[in-house]
Amino acid sequence: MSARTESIVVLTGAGISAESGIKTFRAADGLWENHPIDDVATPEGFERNPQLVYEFYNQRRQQLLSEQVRPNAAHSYLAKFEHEFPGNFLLITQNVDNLHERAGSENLVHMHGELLKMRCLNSQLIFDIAEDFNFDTNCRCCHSPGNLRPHIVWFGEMPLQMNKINQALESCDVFVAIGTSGNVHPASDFYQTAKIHRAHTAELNLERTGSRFDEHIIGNASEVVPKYLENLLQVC
Ligand code: BV8
Repeated sequence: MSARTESIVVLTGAGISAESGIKTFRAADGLWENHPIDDVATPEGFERNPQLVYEFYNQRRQQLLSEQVRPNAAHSYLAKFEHEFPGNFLLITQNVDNLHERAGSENLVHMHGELLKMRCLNSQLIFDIAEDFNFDTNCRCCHSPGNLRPHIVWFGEMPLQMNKINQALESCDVFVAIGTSGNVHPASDFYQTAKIHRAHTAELNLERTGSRFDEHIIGNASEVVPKYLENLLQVC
């Protein structure tokens, strides 16, 4: 690791929310709540059967808002680290849940969108939403039904804030991937971009993924993340 660590980028995936009770993508074996991904997480699926897609996200939103689902120690320590680390810190998440925000993270990019937001297809305006919505829901800009979709990046769509992400990857000293299988592009390539720009790279996961990080820390996120970040704070 470089003498002076001035900039740290962290990427999280579904594994950081697993201990909070949110199913991972891999655990669904390519199925999500028993639906083929193509049917519920692609623009074509939404085109084919919008009601199924609305229901899929309404169900996941209600699960996220249930009493049982709350941030775990990994989310909390990431927020604590962000506020104690003296250098630049950016948290990029592939997750669409709001557990990082609820734990106190602030400099955060949801590259795949957010479950608690919806978007008007006409104006592209984005609105907070905690209730179910569907084709019949009036949007708050057009005041008519039929224009709303989940503010989620589906497969085949461009992830959000890629310029900001690439700038951070190209200038960081340390890149840490937590709870991600490295199966979904372009997030799966982020560690290589950081490495090419001489960052030290580490993955914290239940198992080694196929990606070639400098460090592989194996264990549950709620255990290994606090330890790793405490050490990182000592050496920065
Ligand atoms: C793009 C929102 C161009 C949805 C998500 C054909 C046509 C078009 C595109 C493609 C194509 N073929 C391939 C692609 C690219 C495609 C892709 O990667 N497909 C895969 C399936 C092959 N990607 C895209 O389409 C992306 N857009 O490429 O645009 C482009 C090109 C270049 C530059 C810019 C743009 C858009 C992808 C976004 C899809 N939307 N989410 C929703 O949530 O409903 S992705 C979805 O997958 C989730 O966000 C989730 O986060 C992610 C899965 O990845 P992980 O987070 O890693 O989760 P996973 O379950 O896989 O792994 C969990 C890990 O945690 C495991 O390793 C496990 O061991 C670990 N773990 C479990 N428990 C714990 C733990 N670790 C620690 N502690 C624990 N307790």
